[in-house]
Amino acid sequence: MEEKVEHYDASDIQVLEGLEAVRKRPGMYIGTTDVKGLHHLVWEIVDNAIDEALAGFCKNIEIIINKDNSITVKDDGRGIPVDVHPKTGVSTVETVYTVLHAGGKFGGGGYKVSGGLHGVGASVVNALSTSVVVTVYKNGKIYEAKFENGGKTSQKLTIIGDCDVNRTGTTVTFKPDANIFDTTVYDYETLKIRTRELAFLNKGLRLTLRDDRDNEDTTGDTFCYEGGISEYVRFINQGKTPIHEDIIHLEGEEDSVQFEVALQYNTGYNSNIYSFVNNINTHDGGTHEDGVKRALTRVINSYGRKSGILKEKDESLTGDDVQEGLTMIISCKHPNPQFEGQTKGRLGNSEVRKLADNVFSSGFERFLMENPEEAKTIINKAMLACRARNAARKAREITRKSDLQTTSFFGKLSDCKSKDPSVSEIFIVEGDSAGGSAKKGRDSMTQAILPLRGKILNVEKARLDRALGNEEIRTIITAFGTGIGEEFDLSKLRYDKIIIMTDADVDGSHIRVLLLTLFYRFFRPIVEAGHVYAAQPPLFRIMHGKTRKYVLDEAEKEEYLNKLDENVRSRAEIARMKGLGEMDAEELNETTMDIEKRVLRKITVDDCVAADAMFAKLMGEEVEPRRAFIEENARYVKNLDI
Ligand code: 1YM
Repeated sequence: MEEKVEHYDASDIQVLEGLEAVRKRPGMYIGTTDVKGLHHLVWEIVDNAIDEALAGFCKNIEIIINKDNSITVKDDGRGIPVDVHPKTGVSTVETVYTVLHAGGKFGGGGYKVSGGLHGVGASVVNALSTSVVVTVYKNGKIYEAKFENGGKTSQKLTIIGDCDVNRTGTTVTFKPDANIFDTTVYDYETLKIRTRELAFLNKGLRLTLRDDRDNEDTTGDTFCYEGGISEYVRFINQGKTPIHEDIIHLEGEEDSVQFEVALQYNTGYNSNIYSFVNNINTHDGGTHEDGVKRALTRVINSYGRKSGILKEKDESLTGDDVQEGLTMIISCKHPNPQFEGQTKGRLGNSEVRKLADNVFSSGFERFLMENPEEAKTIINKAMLACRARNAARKAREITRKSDLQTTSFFGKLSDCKSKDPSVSEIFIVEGDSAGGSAKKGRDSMTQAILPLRGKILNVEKARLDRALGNEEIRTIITAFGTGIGEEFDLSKLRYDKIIIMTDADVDGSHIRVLLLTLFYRFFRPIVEAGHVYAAQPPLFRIMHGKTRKYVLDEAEKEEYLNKLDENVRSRAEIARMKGLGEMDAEELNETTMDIEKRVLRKITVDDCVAADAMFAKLMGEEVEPRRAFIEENARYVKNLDI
C-alpha cells in the first residue's frame, strides 16, 4: 500500500468543507446556476476591486472575456495583502480565496457589502471555477497563487518576478466550471450594461470591458463619468425632452453614510426613479427613496403655495403628480445597510430617511428659489398631471360601471369557464380571424381569448386619462381585473398567464411592442411577477409522408432537415406559415396553444433601465433616436417579412 504524503490539519478540512458546501448548493450563494449566476461571478470579483476604489486606492478596473470564456479582472489598487494571515497560517491571498465568508471580514471599515447577492465573494467564485489565478503586484514584487478544481490550492502564493516598486494592483483570472453552470458562455451586452452602470455610480472610476474571443486587437468599451449619477440621468433622458436644462445634483454625508441624488424632469408622463445602496439596485426602494419622495412632494407644495403658482382653490399635489416625467437616480453608500423584503431589495435603515429628506429638501428648495422660471415649469407640469389624474378617475368610474356588463365587452372577450386565476390564461390575439381560430382551438375551461381589432394606443405618448379613452385598452383593463393607476391591485389579476399571440411579421412585432409598452408602463407589477408571455407560432411546416412537423425558425428548420434521410428530404414539402389567421383551429392549438406542445417565451423586466431606454427610443416623441436605432440594427435583421 502506498503511504499518503499529504497532511491535512483541522483548518484545511474546514476550508475544503466550506468550498464543497458551495459546490453542493451553489444557488444558496449566487442565486442560480443559469446564465445569470454565471455573470454574477464576474461581479463578485469586480466588487472587490470597487471596494478598493471606494476606499480611495484604485482608479482603473479592466474586465476581459478571454478566448476560452474565462474572465480576467485587473485593478490598480494596493493589491490583496500577501503576508501570512494569523488565523489561517497561510497567505491572506489564499485565505481570501479559500475561506468562505472571508472577504469583508478582514479589512474592516469601508463599504464592504457591495458583494451583489449575498456578498460572499472571492471564495465562492473559486469554489465554482475549474481554475483561478491570482496575481498581486506589491512591494516591487509579483506574487502569484493558483487554484484548481473548485478551489483546491495548486500553487501557494509565490514570488514569480519583480516589478516597478510603484506598480500595485490585483489581477484575477477564473474559468467557471461547466459541471456547475448550464452555460459557460458570457454575453458581452449583459456585462456592458452593468459595467456602465458601475461607472455612473462611482464617479471618476474608469472601467474597461473587452471581448477577446473573436479578436484580441479590440479596444473594448471604456466608461468613466466625472459627473457620476448626473450623467446617468442625462443618459436615461436621451431621446426624451427635458423641461429644464440643468440636472439637479444634491449630496450630503452624516455618520459615514453618503447620500446622493440627481434628477431632471422631461415632457413625458412616466417616472424613472432608480435607487441604489452600495451600488446594488434597491428595486423595492426603502428609506433612502421614501425620504426623497416625501421631501419632493412637500417642497413642491410649499413652494407652489408660497409663490402663488398653486392657488388656494387648487388641491395639493400628490406624489404621483410631482413624479410625472421625473428621471431620478438615488445613490446611498452605507457601511452597515439593512436589506429587507423577500428579495432583499429594500433598504431598512431608518436614519437614512432623515438624511435623504434633509439633503434633498434643503437643496431642492434652494434650486426652486434660485430658478423661478424652472420652478414654474415644474409645478405647472405637476398641476397638469393632477388634472389628468382626476379626469382618469372619472373615466375609470365609467369603465368600472359599464364595461363588465356591456355586450360590447363580452362580444370581444371569450372568457374561460374557470374562475380560478391560478389555472386561467388569456391570449391577446391580433385580428378577428386569428381570434376566431383561437376560439375554436382553445381549451375553453382555462383559456380565454381576446382579439384586438385595431392597433392599440401608444401609451409612451399618452397619459392615463387618454389611455382610458382607448377602447382596446379599456377592454384589456376590464379583462385583467386589476384596475389601473392609483387603484391597481395585483392580487385581483384574473389570469396566471397573459399570452401575447401575434404574427411573426413586422405588424405582429409592432403590436407586440405596443402591448409591452402598455404593460410596462401601466401594469409593471404584472410583468415583474412573471405573468406576461409571448406565444411563439411556428414559421415553417415541413411535410413528408404522413409526418407533419412545425419548426420555430430557420435554424430549427435546417437542423430538422439535416436529420432527415436524403431521399425523404428531397420530397420533403416546406410551407412558410404566413400568419396566425391562416392556421385552422386544430393547427393553432397544436402549434401555439396546447399546454403540452407549445413554446412560450417569458417576458421579464430584468434590466428596467435598459428596457426603459429601449421603449423611449422606439416609442417616444423624438424621431431621431428611433431612426438611429433602426439604422444601427437593420444589419441584424435577416428574415424581414413585409
Ligand atoms: C481583481 C480583484 O480583489 N482587489 C483588491 C482586494 C483587496 C484589497 C485590494 C485590499 C484590501 C485591504 C487592504 C483592506 C482585498 N483585501 C482583502 C483582505 N481585485 C481585488 N484590492 N489591502 C488590500 O480591506 O484592508 C480582501 S479583498 F481581506 F485581504 F484584506
